[in-house]
Amino acid sequence: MLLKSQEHLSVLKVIIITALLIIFTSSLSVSTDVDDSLAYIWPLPAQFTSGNDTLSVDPALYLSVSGKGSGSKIVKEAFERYKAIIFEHEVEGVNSHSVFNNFRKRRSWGFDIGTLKIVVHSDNEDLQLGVDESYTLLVAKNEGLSIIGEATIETFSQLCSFDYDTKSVLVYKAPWYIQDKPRFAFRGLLIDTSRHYLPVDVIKQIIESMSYAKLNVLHWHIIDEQSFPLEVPTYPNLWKGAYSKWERYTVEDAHEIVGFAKMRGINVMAEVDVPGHAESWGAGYPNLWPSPSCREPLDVSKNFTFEVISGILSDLRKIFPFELFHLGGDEVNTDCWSSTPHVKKWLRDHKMTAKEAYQYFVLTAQKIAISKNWTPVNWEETFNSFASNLNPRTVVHNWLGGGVCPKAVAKGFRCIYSNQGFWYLDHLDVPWDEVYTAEPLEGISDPSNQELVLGGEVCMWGETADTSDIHQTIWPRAAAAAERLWSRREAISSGNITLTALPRLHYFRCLLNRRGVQAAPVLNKYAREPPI
Ligand code: CP6
Repeated sequence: MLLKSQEHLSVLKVIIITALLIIFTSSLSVSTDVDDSLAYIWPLPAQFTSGNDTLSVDPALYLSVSGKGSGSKIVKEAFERYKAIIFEHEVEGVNSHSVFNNFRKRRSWGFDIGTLKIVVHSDNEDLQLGVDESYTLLVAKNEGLSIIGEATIETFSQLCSFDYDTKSVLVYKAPWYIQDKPRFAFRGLLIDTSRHYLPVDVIKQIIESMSYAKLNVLHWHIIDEQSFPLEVPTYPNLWKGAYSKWERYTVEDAHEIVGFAKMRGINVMAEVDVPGHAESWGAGYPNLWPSPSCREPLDVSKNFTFEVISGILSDLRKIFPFELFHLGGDEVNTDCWSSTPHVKKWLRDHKMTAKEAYQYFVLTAQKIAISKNWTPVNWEETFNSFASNLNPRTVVHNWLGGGVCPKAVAKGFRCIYSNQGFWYLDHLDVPWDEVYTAEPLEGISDPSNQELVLGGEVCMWGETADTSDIHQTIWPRAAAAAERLWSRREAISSGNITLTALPRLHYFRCLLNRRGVQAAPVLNKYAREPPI
């Protein structure tokens, strides 16, 4: 076609401007360090492919659920939550049904994705350990958006980003085809509400943030020596051991927390740590102490002690449906037993050393938990002290640095990895990469033994963190462990993690911030001192 000279000029202008834009944006992408070859999904899916299309998502995104579990309340509520996240910039808010609201008026084209189709295979909403968490996610131009399997709209939400030029939500690098499943069934985070009380809303914020990283077990270390914040109807004086009248959880609060977690695919594993770490019980029932001047461990010589444990567990059974229950058993110093006259006499009468009484206590507590149809979990000292007498169903929970899981699985026990050198979040000097490279299967090569490692857990002990700083102490390092627990070992262990993981973790940390989670910077705060 022939062009007039004026038109020649404007074509030239367009070419020059485009060229300048290309030079400018490519220099930008170098300086902002965005590596386009990476998939900005955290944790990394088991398998995925992407393409070169850019698709727009309709802010009126519609949910269509089919399959045996099409009535799933969990999926429907998750969809509504994620709509608010994905369309955070929509002017009129996600609940506006007006076709003529400001946001939609700017659209002059149709959307590539209007419906999210989810096939839910199972109508079982009773989450337990090992529930099928696999899913297939397809985001493509002609197929739209579909997820097969239990939920995870989370992954889809991470593919969406708001484009400030067109003011619309776009999915880059489509079509996406993702086939995903977790590497480990147990991906935990411990919170400790005895050293510092955490308000119910703060616990809910923590649960919500866990779901963003696909962590699926909240280990609630409810009670310890410092305070007993939980209401136990059978023994109503126990929560006299709370810090104050207000720093308490009612039974209804606990139900609320468990229900909130369930809607996010998260189980709550409660812990009642016995016989050590239980001094606060005596504020309401001083008979539980060996004596008023020697208060820990709980008095092994009285039936009353085990009646109280049984009463607590009966009440808690109605609140916590998860099959695992944590009985602690760590750091037991038996000096009070050996030095208190009536306990000393009891030991003599029963021909027990203090160490044997520790075993007797743990095994009796286990029997109580098992009688209530719970699988007991114990900290590793119980295994280290009397492995051969431990109930074989016991799940051994590692925390010391000695590598107990290889030993425990060799004896047929299941194990949870929480090596304190890497996965104790209150250790502020551990940088993200040491969290990331810690490996739950370290030292275990036999595949059938590997199966016995249920997974791992990062621990946010409460002595030095409270509401004011708990989120930034948990995040982003808990996310490093979350990817270790979710993603395939080969995919995250090969190559240079500074190039393959760090930029994605920076991005995920920003995503947490955008969603209102006060996650700390990945590097600044926790970076090691530069070598001198
Ligand atoms: N409380 C309880 C704790 C710890 C444990 N149990 C703990 C011990 C050492 C470190 C951090 C935490 N505060 N009940 C051990 C499982 Cl370094």
